[in-house]
Amino acid sequence: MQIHFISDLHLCADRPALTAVFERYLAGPARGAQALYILGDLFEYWAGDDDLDDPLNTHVAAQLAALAAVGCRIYFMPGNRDFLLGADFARRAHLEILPEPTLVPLGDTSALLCHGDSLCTDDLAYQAFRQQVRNPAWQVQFLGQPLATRKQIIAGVRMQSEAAKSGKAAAIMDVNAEAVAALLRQHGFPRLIHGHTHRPAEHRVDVDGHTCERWVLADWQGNQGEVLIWADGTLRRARLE
Ligand code: LP5
Ligand code: MN
Repeated sequence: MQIHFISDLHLCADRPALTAVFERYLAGPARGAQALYILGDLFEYWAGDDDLDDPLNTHVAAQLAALAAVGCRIYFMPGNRDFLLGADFARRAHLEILPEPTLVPLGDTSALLCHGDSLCTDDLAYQAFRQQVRNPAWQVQFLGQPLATRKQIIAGVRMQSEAAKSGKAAAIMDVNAEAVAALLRQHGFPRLIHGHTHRPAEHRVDVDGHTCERWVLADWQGNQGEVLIWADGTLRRARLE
């Protein structure tokens, strides 16, 4: 019995080697899991479910559906790049979209799952942007525009985001300790599993006398990925090629 956690693959047509790593993972190690949790940023960006006919998107959905067909439950939590992924993709990929955060049982200590961006509260410019684009009314208005227009807007935002990041101190783009503590307190001191920061590590966090684990998932790059595996009562990382 295994449970798998991945995030930050940033799949896109320009990175076929990475898509191939994902394919090999889905056809191989993932088949040993009873559940796969994808904690956001599966895609480099998601412009809306009407982009499902894009060859990469069709392909990824089919590969996920094939994994679901052999009995692995697949769960997806939105990241800051693919929060517009919706019910049509979920149906096509045979996965379930989870609210953020979600608490799942994992041995004797539950795991609280989130993408991680909501914890980067020192990044005020990003949090303002996030509040705007996570607003349901804003999303209805955005998704009402033609797909090509949306892709143009996203290209502009991506450029602005890259420019903004180059001027930010590294610490600002990491999680805020108080935000982590507040979340752990609110959910009864579970272990925390998240991605987003691209700083894979295992932290111990002391909150109100409780020692909680904080597992940060690795981003996938080049022709290498990583999965966090729950098996035999422990978490371990496995490299994917
Ligand atoms: O993703 P990553 O790790 O590189 O950077 C994030 C933050 N940036 C983002 C933007 C995304 O990377 C690119 C957009 C993805 C597409 C989303 C789909 C639809 C959205 C449509 C938008 C109109 O999330 C980055 C953080 C970093 O994580 C670390 O935590 O710092 O945040 C920024 O850089 C944001 C800037 O600071 C401020 C925002 C600039 C863009 C303003 C555009 C205004 C357009 C108005 C539309 C609402
Ligand atoms: Mn992210």
